[in-house]
Parts: sequence; structure tokens; C-alpha cells
Amino acid sequence: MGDQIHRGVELAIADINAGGGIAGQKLEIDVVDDKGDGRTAVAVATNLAKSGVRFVVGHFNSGASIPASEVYARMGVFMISPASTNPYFTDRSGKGKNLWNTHRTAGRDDVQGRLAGEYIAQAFAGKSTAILSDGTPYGDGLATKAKAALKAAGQPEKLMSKVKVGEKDMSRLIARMKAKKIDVVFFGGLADEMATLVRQSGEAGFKPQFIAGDGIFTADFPHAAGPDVAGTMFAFSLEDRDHPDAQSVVGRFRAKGFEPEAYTLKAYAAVQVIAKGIEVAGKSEPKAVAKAIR
Ligand code: ABU
Repeated sequence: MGDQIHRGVELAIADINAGGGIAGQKLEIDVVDDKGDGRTAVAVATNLAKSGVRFVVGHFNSGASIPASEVYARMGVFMISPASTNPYFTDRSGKGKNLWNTHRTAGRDDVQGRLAGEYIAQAFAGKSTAILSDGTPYGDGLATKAKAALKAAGQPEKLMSKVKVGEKDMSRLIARMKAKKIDVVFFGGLADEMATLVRQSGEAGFKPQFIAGDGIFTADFPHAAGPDVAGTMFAFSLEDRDHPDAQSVVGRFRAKGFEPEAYTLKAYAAVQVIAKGIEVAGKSEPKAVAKAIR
């Protein structure tokens, strides 16, 4: 998934530079890995800011973007995430002051969590649901919103549980869900853990309807999950690759042998937003660009 962001930014920058750059200045890319970890993200953010980077497309994980955003805000760095969907990243209403520097081209978990909960209550009325979270700001936020929507619809979940990031053996959780005769499993988490859950569930003869949020959208997921993945559902914004305005960019990704799925075009768009902000602001000073965009 990090590669989706990397490739999206890379092509957007190449396209802008091929057109002469911004006000004659060429853009440069610096790629770093936060390992999906909040503490590493803070270290990475500090180093990027010290090295003179002024615009960040990222991070991927909400649990990385949120702590990194504080560093960037203090050190004058603009950020725009194509993937972090926890609302708090850009909207701290009721829980503090919004930061000047956080932006997103991704949707929000309060929307997709509610949508998932309402969908389950409607499409699987009277069925037993389990809600699982990977314990990250993304997974917990999503699971909490799905739980609230199910409760509001008068169909609360039968089981709520956590799955550790990196967990390789889900047999105990699967046995619990099987014993409780769970029909629908909603998972707040990413593709790796979801694939393990689906594969091991199938092997144990447990075949509920699996539903997840946007975090499982990668072509690697069905391969890792195995044959019981068929019928798995997940929430995402409308397919960017189908948008008429995106066809030329989609074609160029495919010509390079890269399928621009999930966050790729949101990352490409994030660079376009920065470029437009610089153009409107008339300068590349991050706070002026943030103001221009807003
Ligand atoms: N939005 C899915 C994965 C990234 C995150 O928000 O943590």
C-alpha cells in the first residue's frame, strides 16, 4: 500500500516537471518508510522537516499521520494524506484545536464505519455480527463507528474483540465466533490480518460474511486470503480509476506495468492539490499554501 502512494506521487511529480514545474521550479521527491509505527513516524517527520522538506504526501496509517502531524505543524511542514481515514487527523472538533497543516484526499472512518454498520443492519437483519479491531487508531475508530450504527439500528453486535497487528494464529478467536454462531464479521484493520482471518476461518470451516473498511484494498489481499475470500466486501470511495478525468493517468500507469489501485490516484491527486495551492498562493510557503487550499 505504501507503494501505491509512492507510485502515485512519483508520476504526478514527473508530469508536473515535464510541464515545466511550478513557476519554473522542478519538484523533487524524497521517499521514507515510517514502518506503520507512530514513534518511527515522529522520528521520520522530524528528520524530513530538518532536511528542508516542506510538503509531505502521507502518511499511510492514521496511527502514523496523527503523531507526525504535530511535528510537522511545529516545524512548518504541510501534509496531505491519501490514505489516513481517522477523522481526528484533520478534524479535532470537540477534542482540541485543528492543526493548520493537515489535509486529506482520503475519506473518513466516521462515514465508512456508519455506512458499514447501517449496511449490515439492513442487509443482514436478524443475523449475529462480530466486530473486530486491530487496536490501531484506524481499526478502533472504524469498529467504534460500525458498533454505534448497529446499535442505533437496533441490532447490536454479539461479539466485540481485538486482533493484534501481525497476529499469525487466530484459531481461538475463530473458535469463539464459531461457538457464538456469528454470521457477519466486520473487521477494522488492514489487509494482512484480514487475509489471515479469512484464510484460517475457511480452514476451520467457519464461513461468515466478511466485511471490512478501505484498509484491505490491495490486489495482494485475495491471494493471501485464499479461496474463501470470495464474497468478502469492503467500503471504499467511488472507484477513482473509472473517473473520466483519470483515464490518461490510469493509462500511463498501466503502460508502465503498474495497476493504480486504491490509494494510487489519491496520492497523485494529493500532489496536484499541493501544486494548485502553490499556484493560487503565488509562493511555496507551506502556511500560505494551506490557506490558499482552504
Ligand atoms: N485508511 C486505511 C488505512 C490507513 C489508516 O487510516 O490507518
